[in-house]
Amino acid sequence: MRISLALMLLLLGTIAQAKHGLVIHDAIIPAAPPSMTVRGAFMTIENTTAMDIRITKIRSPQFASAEIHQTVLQDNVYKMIKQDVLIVPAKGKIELKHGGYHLMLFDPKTPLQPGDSVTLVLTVEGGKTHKVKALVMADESPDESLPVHQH
Ligand SMILES: [Cu+2]
Repeated sequence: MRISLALMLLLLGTIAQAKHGLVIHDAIIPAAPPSMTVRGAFMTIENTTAMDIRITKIRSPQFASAEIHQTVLQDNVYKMIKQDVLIVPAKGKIELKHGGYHLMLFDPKTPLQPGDSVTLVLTVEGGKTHKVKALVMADESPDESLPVHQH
């Protein structure tokens, strides 16, 4: 089954996931061969409060482990560096995308298919958790009308 990227983002947009001052939009896991054991997760995280929110832990019941990463350019080589914290600025937002901050998921417990939904659990400083549903995207050519994640 192929679900268009535009339709997926439309559906996600209508169910922006809000809790504890965090609003999460467009949570996706980009297309990749089902055999891939490491997957990225991208989304926009908005903070509606007047204080920075620090995300200190990420996990998924569908993956063995998960990490917060940042892609940085070091000696002309792009490297992914594990982060201890992801700071969502007060009254601001952070975009998780290719080439920047992102979530990295390791070793899916079952193979992921396009259209699957993956539960991510973000823990913020203080211990509150925030559940996010990320959609596994279908492998298709990019839709010009949508922002494209750049490698
Ligand atoms: Cu990474």
